[in-house]
Amino acid sequence: MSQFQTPDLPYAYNALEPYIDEATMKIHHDKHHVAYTTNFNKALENYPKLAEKSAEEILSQLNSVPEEIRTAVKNHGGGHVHHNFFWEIMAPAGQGGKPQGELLKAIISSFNSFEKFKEEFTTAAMTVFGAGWAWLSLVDGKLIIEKTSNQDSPYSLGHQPILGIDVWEHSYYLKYQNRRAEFVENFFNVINWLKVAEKYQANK
Ligand code: MN3
Repeated sequence: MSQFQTPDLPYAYNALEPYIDEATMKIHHDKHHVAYTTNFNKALENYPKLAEKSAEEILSQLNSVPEEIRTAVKNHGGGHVHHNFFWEIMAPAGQGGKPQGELLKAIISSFNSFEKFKEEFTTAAMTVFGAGWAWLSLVDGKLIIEKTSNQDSPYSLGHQPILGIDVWEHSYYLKYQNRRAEFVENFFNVINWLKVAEKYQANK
């Protein structure tokens, strides 16, 4: 049974150029993401009851996942969910809108200004040691910036991410090598703020 699928990218592999290159997107989606999904399904193979839930739900109840598959679910389920999420919250430059309306107000009220938010989010992304993610998440209706290691998930903490950046080296190394700062700066050109706003509205 293969319950979970790797969705196609919602745009072409080269759609995020020049900020994120086609080769990186191809390997990242077709190899890394597909492997997470495959291994997530494999972990759930003998647990059909679990596989009926949404992947986010499974991650949010990680402690009730049988111990023998918990680590696999955390790593591969996390990888599956986070990559679905990551493709969604990006869009070709200029097509993702701008933070505005209620979302912008919430960002300003939590971080003082959009610029300050960007600075703090960038610092979080830069200070993930090794592999992991930086997130903008909702916790009890309040926006926070947080980091997770590997594929550990904000969902497992009861948080609702609305924006996230993958700072595993596979996410940028082909184009940027060790220049993570440049990748993070350029990521801001391809954020799909319309989608982020949608997630904010759905979870606030
Ligand atoms: Mn990745």
